[in-house]
Amino acid sequence: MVNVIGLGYIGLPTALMLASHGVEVVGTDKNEMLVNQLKKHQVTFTETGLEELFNQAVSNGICFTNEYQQADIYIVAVPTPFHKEDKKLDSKYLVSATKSILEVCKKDAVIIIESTISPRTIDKYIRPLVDLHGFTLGKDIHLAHAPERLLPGKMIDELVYNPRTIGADSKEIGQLVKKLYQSFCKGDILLTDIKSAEMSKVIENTYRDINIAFANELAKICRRDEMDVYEIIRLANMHPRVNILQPGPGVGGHCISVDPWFLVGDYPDLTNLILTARKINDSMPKHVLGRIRVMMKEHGLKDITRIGLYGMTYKENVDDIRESPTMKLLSVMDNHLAFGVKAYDPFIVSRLVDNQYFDFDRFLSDIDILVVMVGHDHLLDHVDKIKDKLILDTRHVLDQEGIYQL
Ligand code: SAJ
Repeated sequence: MVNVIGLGYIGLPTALMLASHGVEVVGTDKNEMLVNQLKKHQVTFTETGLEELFNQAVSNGICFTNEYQQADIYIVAVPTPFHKEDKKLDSKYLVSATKSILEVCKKDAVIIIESTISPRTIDKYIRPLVDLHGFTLGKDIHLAHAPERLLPGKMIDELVYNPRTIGADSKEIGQLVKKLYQSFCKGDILLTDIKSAEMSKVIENTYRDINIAFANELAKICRRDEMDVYEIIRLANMHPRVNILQPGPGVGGHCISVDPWFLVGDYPDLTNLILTARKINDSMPKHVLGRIRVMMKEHGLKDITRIGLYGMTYKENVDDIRESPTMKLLSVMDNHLAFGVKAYDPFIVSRLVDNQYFDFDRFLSDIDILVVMVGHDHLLDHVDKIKDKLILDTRHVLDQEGIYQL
């Protein structure tokens, strides 16, 4: 039996996927409300194909509980935030989950960490716990790291088709874990050691963060000298070995904007490029504010309550607001006592900020400047409604005349 610990954005789809492929699965989460919702067979976030997968898993007998189980294999998918002060990984959830596992597990159990962790996290925080609980590592308890690689919005598809990396202390355990993932994963599964698996996952996201920072820096350079950054990136990307990503209002989500900090925290003297990239991406909400200021000046507008931010999530077509550039922009404005900017997101159904709208038409009728922070399909389906608005398109998704860009 497999006990999946942490039923959030990664743990839930993984648990459902295993169960719907015939593996006996119990999902455990400390959040009682969440477990109650899952017990009623309700999905806890929006994701393409998640409901269908849920139904299949339920008919195959998946269970949800607050209790840790006595299982053969544990998959740990708890959050791994970083400490705000020194940027090092905060292992508190990982440590408490592992302790709870070690209190109930039997000999020969395999603990697979899926959460993204900085290199040597397992050495520093997990291995000592195994000893403390009186187990012998590699004999009584086995550890592995199988970092996830799921892109929100395409999670289910990517769970099946993405290649994976599995780090383990021995070939046997590596093979055993590989076999488990092969129950649903059609991508290649590469085996390596634990530290390499930890590091490779963190640098995948760091690579993307740096590439986006480059695009964002280009956007600022092009703005100063009136060049079209999108056209320039398009032209440069014609080169077979160049692939520059797109500028935007900032990098959000719980992955790309978080993982590079682990490296900065652990190797402060060696991470100049990585730190600079983080700073550039974090500066983008401020750049957006500067662009709004220019628009207001050019059009003689003074009332900031007539500005509307479209999109509050960290990217298009998901309902996830973690580290979202829109939320950061609103907090920058709040810090400058600039209250009253309006916000709307078709994916957000509960109130998160003041002046938030739940009706698109009312939102539009109460604003003069529309700032597109997220390019949801919803907006593209309603372009006819925004034709007469003054628009700042930070995502380059609209092709109307007279639109302001980054
Ligand atoms: N973004 C840009 N410009 C771009 C691409 C993205 O500004 O050209 C922004 C997005 O708007 C968003 C942020 O970057 O705010 C991150 O979005 P994303 O779609 O690039 O990635 P995530 O955070 O949703 O998922 C990433 C993925 N990692 C990589 O692509 C290397 C995913 O495969 C990982 O599984 C996930 O992080 C994770 O869990 O680590």
